Amino acid sequence: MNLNKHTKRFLPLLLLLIISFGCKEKTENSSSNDEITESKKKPNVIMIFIDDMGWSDLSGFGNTDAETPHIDQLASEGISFDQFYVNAPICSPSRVAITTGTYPQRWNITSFLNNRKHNAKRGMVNWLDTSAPTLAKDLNNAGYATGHFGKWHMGGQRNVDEAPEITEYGFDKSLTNFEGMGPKLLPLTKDAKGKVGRIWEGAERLGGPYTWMQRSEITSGFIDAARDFMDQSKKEEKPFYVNIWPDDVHSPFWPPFEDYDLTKEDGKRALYFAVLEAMDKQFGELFDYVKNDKELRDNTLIVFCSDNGPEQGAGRSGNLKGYKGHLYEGGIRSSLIVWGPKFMPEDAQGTRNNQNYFSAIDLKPSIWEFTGVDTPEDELTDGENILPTLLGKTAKSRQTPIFWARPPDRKNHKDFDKPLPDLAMRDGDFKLLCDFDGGRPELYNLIKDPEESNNIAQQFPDKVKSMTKKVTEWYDKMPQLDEDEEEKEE
Ligand SMILES: [Ca+2]
Repeated sequence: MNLNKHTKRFLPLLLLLIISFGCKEKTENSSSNDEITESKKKPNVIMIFIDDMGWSDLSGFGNTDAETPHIDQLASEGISFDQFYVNAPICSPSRVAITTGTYPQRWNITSFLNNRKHNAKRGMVNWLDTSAPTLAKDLNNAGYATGHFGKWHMGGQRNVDEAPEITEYGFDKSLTNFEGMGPKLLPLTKDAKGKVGRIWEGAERLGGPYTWMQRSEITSGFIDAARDFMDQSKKEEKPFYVNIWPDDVHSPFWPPFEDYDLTKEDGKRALYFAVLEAMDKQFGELFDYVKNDKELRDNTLIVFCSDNGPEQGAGRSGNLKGYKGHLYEGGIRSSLIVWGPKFMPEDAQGTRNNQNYFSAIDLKPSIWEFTGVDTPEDELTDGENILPTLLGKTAKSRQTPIFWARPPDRKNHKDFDKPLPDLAMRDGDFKLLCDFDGGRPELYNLIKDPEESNNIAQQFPDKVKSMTKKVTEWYDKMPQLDEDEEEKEE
């Protein structure tokens, strides 16, 4: 079998060699064959984007109430990053940022996408513009097989049923959940007494084919589909870029009750931990799949992080302030693991980088470099290439500031007696938060005070002034829809 396979693979090459010796005008064939050989060497990328997992929820990041051994093992062979940020504290804009390598404000997706009326009320569009540059398009154009498996939430949800298919954003294949167009897995529920139900049933209107599956196992459903896709890409000798973006660990929490001897009365946090542990187990199967295949193990990069901070009462972010929806560290810091032992110096494997900061928009230019794909010179990007840091070859942060704007529907929170700040900016050791007009500045030295407990704005008036200018100027440059624009038209 093996001999046959080898013979088949090398026969065209051999023929080509013989022909090219005697026949110089066949150079066209020769170069196209070189391209195929070259593309076979390109590395694979798997991007795992968890939903609503807190910065300290993995046991490898300090959780002592739940165990995530499979993800911890991945971290022990790769690099963990303590100061990685997402570019929004909530689903849809965070997903837009990692997908496009640009600030989500550029696309008027500033909070979670909901029904048409609520999107319009918040000055938001109903889906990501298909003209937006995406990493998937770049890689697909360069010969990569590209697949999205899991939650999308960048268009196609509630009554927005005419959004573009996921495949219009650069993906060859997709399988999503109740917040995206195209084939989907929809969640069945089973309570402690074995009573089976359905949630997000209305998502059937977004088109199918759809398969109903236990929510506690649905991550495996996405992983299995991704595995089929990766198998196929291997057969076709194409490198792949695969997103695995589970529903986990977002509420409502439907863990496998019987496995954990739980009932609903055990409370949100206990249910959350069971969902987290069940997810870890399911990802173990994916990691084994990659690690047990030499070709994949030596030529695949896995990037693992969460789209935003935890839901209050479920996950946690250590001592960081705030939750999902907030521009304080708890809302926007995510535990990042990068795995790819073959690409990392041996002494970097299993280490923890707690000194360098960068964000999700920086992943796209880093993966450009990693995969060596050519991208249009004028492609819009807000990211910086931080590949050497990701691979543990150097220790460098992003060089320009990172900016954030809060979701329009997150001005107040019951835990904060004052309205929440509108804008935030990280520059070096410092973080500034302020309102749209630059008012109510808060300045923190995140190295000395990661909890953002000691506002030092009054001690550094010049720094406050220059940072306020930068963040307000950044925000003013972002396009903004008039609120209620669509509603007025109706
Ligand atoms: Ca989320």
